[in-house]
Amino acid sequence: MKKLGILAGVAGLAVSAVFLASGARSADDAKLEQLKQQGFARVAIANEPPYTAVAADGKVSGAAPDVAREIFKRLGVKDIVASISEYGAMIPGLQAGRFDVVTAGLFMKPERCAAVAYSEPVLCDAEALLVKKGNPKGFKSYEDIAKDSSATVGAPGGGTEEKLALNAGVPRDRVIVVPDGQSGLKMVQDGRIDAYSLPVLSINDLVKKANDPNLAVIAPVVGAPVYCDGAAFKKGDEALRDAYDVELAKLKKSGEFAKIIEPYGFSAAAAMSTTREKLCSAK
Ligand code: 6CS
Repeated sequence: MKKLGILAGVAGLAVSAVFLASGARSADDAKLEQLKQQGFARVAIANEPPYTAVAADGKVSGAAPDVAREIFKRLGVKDIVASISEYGAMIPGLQAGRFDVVTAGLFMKPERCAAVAYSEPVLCDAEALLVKKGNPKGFKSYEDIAKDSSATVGAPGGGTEEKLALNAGVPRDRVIVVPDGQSGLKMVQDGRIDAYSLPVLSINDLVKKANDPNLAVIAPVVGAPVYCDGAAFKKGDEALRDAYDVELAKLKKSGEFAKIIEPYGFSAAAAMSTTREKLCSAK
């Protein structure tokens, strides 16, 4: 095993030497140089409009990838290549090297901040519940769902809404993991779940496209925080994250950040009113 360790160490030095020779200021910049040479950054997304979206022709859009594409272009990385992932699989996938960055609306929370290197805030949103017209069970909060022993709520696996429902006291067997927005919408329409929870802009996008008068949106969910995401980098890629933050700050300052995200319904002011430090230390 010792021999393998030495070989890996030598290989690592060789890679760094190549990148340093390519003009990277330090081994830390090796990742950015690698992406420049690769010609693209591999991003994880969820396909949850307006955060992220993949069209029938494969075109990737959404506020998070659009910001990432612009920033990587300014860093000399020509494009992004997206892979769809469940929220709960994004951080393990990043840590396993399957993605170079998560740009999916992965909300900053202390436990996630401990596992990845987040950029400064990008997209902020409150939480919502999709229910039948008239909100027959009178939900205003996750606690209301917990108190009703017959009530069920759908949420993304490993997602924030799943955690919020469980933390509010909804038993595990009444928090239903739902793979995507369309499934969640259908499950509410068919009465298979009493509520489906996603961030407000995601639920509003689903409802607008469904054009179903028998649905209602409860927003914001009382007692749930407003969250903000950031681009999530692998621990160890802080130099790449820092370079990303420099360009993000320029976009925010020039007004171009607002031009990218506000047509999707996001508030640039909301993202600029907070910081990674505040969001990662939130109680
Ligand atoms: O960060 C999360 O876990 C949540 N973010 C979004 C944009 N949608 C649902 C997900 O649970």
